[in-house]
Amino acid sequence: MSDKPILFIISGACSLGSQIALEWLQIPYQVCITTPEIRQTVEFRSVNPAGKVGALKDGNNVVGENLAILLYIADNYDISERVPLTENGGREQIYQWLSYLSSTLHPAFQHFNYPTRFVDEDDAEEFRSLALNRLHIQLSYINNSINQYGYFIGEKASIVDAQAFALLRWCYKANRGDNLVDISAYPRLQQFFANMQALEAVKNALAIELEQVEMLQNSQFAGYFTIKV
Ligand SMILES: N[C@@H](CCC(=O)N[C@@H](CS)C(=O)NCC(=O)O)C(=O)O
Repeated sequence: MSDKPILFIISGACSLGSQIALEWLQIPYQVCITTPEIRQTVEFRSVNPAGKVGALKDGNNVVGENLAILLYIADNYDISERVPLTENGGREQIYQWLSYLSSTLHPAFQHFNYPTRFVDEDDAEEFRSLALNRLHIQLSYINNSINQYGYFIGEKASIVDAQAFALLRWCYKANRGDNLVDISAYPRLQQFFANMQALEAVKNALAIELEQVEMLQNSQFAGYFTIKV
């Protein structure tokens, strides 16, 4: 495998947050857009035995789970301006939000988007409707938590915002068919979207997901990596 960091992703998936963080590093890196077949391979499973994206291979280091990838990047690279500390110099806010995103918000979207993973077809519509109610509770909480600058923490986008954007975009698009969520009641959330969509790193990460590399600007993206199946 390459000596550059390689991030394994699915277009439209939760791996976008880790992709945005790699863009912020401004070091050469590669992306592997995985297929179900690739995620079955021994080579991919050696990076993330759970078979899921995001998964990162960085030299001899391998790490799965977006929360862990983002903290790995924060620990191993100079990205301090994207990891704002509390007044006491700690990372509590980062830990708290990353944990919330992976343990609460991500499942809330999964319940809404994939009801038949949880209940039989006959009960799916009712389940989805209940899941939407639960999702709105989370979106309202997030809307009330986003700060005056339109971010989760601090005055500029952090690794928390990167991961939050990866998930919250499922409200309005990204391979999720018609299951859109009305966010008109959430002005801070709308401000957050506008902030994030304006960032070069976000635009680049989205272009890489869609294999539109001709759109890249000031990116260190070093090409797609693939695993033979
Ligand atoms: N807790 C994991 C969740 C990972 C996850 O569910 N990834 C999905 C994409 S959003 C995936 O890999 N799906 C493909 C599959 O299940 O085969 C994380 O936050 O990294």
